[in-house]
Amino acid sequence: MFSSLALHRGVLAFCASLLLSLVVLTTSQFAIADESFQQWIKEFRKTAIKNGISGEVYDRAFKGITSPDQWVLDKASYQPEFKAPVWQYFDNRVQKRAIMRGRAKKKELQPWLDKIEKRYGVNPNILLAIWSVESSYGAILDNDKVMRNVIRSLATLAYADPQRKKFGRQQLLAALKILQTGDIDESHLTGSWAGAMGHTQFIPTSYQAYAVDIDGDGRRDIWNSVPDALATAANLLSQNGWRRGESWGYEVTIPKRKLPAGKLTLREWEKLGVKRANGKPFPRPDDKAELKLPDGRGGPAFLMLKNFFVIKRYNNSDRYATAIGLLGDQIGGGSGLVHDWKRPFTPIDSSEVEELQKKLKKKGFYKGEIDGKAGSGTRKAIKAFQKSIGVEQQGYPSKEVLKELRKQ
Ligand SMILES: [Ca+2]
Repeated sequence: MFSSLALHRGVLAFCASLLLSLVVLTTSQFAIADESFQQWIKEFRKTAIKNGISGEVYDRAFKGITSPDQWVLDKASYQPEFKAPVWQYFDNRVQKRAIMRGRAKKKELQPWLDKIEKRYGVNPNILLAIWSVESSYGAILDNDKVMRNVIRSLATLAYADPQRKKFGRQQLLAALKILQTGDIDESHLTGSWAGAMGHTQFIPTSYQAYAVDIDGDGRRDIWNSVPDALATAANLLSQNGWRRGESWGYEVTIPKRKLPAGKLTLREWEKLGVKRANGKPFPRPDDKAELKLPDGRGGPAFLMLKNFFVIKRYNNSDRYATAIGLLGDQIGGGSGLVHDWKRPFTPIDSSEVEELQKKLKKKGFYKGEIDGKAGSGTRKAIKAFQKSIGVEQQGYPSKEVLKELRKQ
């Protein structure tokens, strides 16, 4: 008994000392990591100078940066478990609040939007949609947690992320050049974890290629000047072939038969039985278009024109370009899809969301505001309620959940 207790104590002491040495090891490893990062900064200075950056600009840019940004590395290594279902992707971007705010911003910025459209030929509704999707009309720029020091983020990626080393180095050089031109100073050079900057989220190389000073203050300021940011987006689209006065695509209905892949003229599509969903004729029937079915045959169908593919130069994703097109159309007064996305539930309107929130609150599942907006708090409460009645915890605000709540 005695010996086994002693043994036990011995094991405990051993564990404690092991733990202690682990702690010491980890802290010193961090110190080593910081030291080697500082070494890397010193080393990269030579590369920067070779690329035309002055030593003074470099030293100012790195002043106070002593360690890699762990938050950036966490973001860089995050792998989403699943791709959002199509309906969810679009509901998150093409939604009432984004449409209403876009319409208000359009009124507010009308003279600038006119000027930008005149110069670049790009539809202002598309620019407003990009602004909404990229930064929620600038709202994310006020979020200090996600807006980081661009120099530190890019140096972190170049130093510690093997997959983004090349990207980090290239973007870091471009970011240093931005500081050197004086368009922005180092304390205001902020961006996302991967260096996407300002209202329209340009990475430094794209900034260099497209940034514009349309408000005429002598600086291409996509962080603080909305006109500059929107003109910069317009310039990117224009230089990549945007066609003035044309749409991005049309929602269509398709016949049951198999349809060809690739581009045909609208006239040819029409002969195959493809029609506009709103029943109107296609303007310019000789335009070439490609059929896209983002959610398969059961969901809405689109014929995509040249400008859809130009939007993809902003972000090379069909979903992204479709969301920008749809949001833009509705900011411009359009009424939205004729055939809605397939959803695993029946959506409810904001007054029904309010009723749902009240009922969830009464039952103690919900503590937030009764505002008719189904945010993460509401969805969490729905899940908790679903758990309590033993059904699948989807967390969607739906007619089905409301019906359950009314029953109880
Ligand atoms: Ca400016």
